[in-house]
Parts: sequence; C-alpha cells; structure tokens
Amino acid sequence: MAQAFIGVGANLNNPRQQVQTAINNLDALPQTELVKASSLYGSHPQGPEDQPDYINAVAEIETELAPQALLNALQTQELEQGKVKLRHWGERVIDLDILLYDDLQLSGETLQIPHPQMHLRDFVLLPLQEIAADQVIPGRPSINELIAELEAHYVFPLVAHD
Ligand code: PH2
Ligand code: MG
Ligand code: MG
Repeated sequence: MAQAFIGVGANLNNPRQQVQTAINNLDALPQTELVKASSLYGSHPQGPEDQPDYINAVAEIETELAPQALLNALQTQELEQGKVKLRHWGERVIDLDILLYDDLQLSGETLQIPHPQMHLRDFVLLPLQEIAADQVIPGRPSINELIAELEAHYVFPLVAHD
C-alpha cells in the first residue's frame, strides 16, 4: 500500500459539491481507500484573475495503484465530473492532482511528484497542514516553514453554506 495526497480544486458548477463528490469518489477508486480529507478552503484564483474563486481541499488516500495508474484513474474521475480544460491555470469543474506519493520523486513528461507548485500554494499547504502537519515533502523544507515563507496568499475564510 502506498500513501498519497491528492489536491482537489474546483471553481465551476457548484464547486463545493464538485469537491465533495470528488473526495467521496476517491474511496471508490479501484484498490484505493480514502483515509482523511481536509475541510474546504475558499481561494482566489492563482493564474488568470477573470475566473471565479476556487474551493480547494486535500485528501489522503491509501492505494495499491502505481503512480501512473493513479493518475489515469484521477483523470477518468475528472472526465466523469465533466472537466473540460479551457486554458492554462483556468477555470475547471474539477481538478485532481497527485501531490505526494510515499517519498517518491518523479519528473516525467506527464507526471511530476511532488507536484511541482505545491510548495508555493497556500490552497495546498494549508489543507495539507490541517490533515498531516508533519508530512515531509521530498526536497522541500517543512510545511510550517513553507507556509511562513509564502509570498502569495490566495486562501480566504469560507462563509457558511447558503
Ligand atoms: N488551480 C489551478 C489554477 N489556479 N487557483 C486556486 N485558487 N486554486 C486552484 O486549485 C487552482 C488555481 C490549476 O490547477
Ligand atoms: Mg491543479
Ligand atoms: Mg490538474
């Protein structure tokens, strides 16, 4: 069994529900169990600013899927939720990114682990800190240190459901 962390983001078509659906469905992936999910975080868009705010979360899973098989399964889930990629760093119904996979460091064409931008994004680090504060990110300082050194801030307090 490998331990992996998945970054979940959405900013279209009821993002809270999209994120919740995606997290629930992680538990339904083959040979995979959902261990823990963070609460939901509101965040201003990183990238083009003329897009809606995001809902972000991080989930911890245990899986017997190899990294590429896990990526394929996540991409299938994205398509099932209706993901259409419109532009780089642009709006999407759901985004499921492999953040960490055990202590693996991988820099392939289609898959980089750890996720190459995760150490710069509060909408990844804050939910990760919530569920796994002592988690090591291979090749990086501690999560607390990374959070203290962030230059950009996207996360905002989420108001209650309407
Ligand atoms: N994802 C992106 C681009 N920009 N901004 C926020 N706040 N949250 C995201 O998940 C996000 C983003 C592309 O993956
Ligand atoms: Mg992403
Ligand atoms: Mg993605």
